[in-house]
Amino acid sequence: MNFAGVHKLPVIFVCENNQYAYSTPLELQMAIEDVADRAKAYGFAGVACNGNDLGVVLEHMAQALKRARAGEGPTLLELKTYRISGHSEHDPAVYRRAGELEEWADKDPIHRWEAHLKSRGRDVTKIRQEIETECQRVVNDAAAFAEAAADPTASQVLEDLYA
Ligand SMILES: Cc1ncc(C[n+]2csc(CCOP(=O)(O)OP(=O)(O)O)c2C)c(N)n1
Ligand SMILES: [Mg+2]
Repeated sequence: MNFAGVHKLPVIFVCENNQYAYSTPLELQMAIEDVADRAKAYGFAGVACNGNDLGVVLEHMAQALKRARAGEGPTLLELKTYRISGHSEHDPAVYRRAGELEEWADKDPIHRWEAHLKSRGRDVTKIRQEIETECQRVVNDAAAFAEAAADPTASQVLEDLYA
């Protein structure tokens, strides 16, 4: 980030602030409210916004792109959101505060955007169906490809490995 600031590089840093670093809640991870404030120390713009609102994210991203393309340097965009799962599949996230998950479920970005689309007369059920079908197809194709692939040979062990 320092280098990008010094050279005014057209870089957009996106921080998906999901309130946790593995099991550590945000307030035990840092002493300030917004990660975006850290941009000031590197000499470029930092913006915090509601990461669960796609419309808001698009707006701020458009501004950051404009800055980058105009040679005005990088932006740190902080998207405030929530990690509805654990850190990974093995993590049941028992360290959550009671009621926390339910509170954030009410702010689900997909539901929010569906409501927005509905208000504009779009057929949300159909859109959701299309997206789910496409996702399922991608996953099925990847699984079929992996299962049909031959086992790797010993000579391939160093392929795609970079020092
Ligand atoms: C370079 C490095 N330093 C430290 C760690 C140890 N570590 C594993 S998970 C984690 C926190 C990750 O937090 P975040 O990026 O917010 O992921 P989330 O839990 O939100 O998925 C850390 C510090 C690591 N994996 N790699
Ligand atoms: Mg996190």
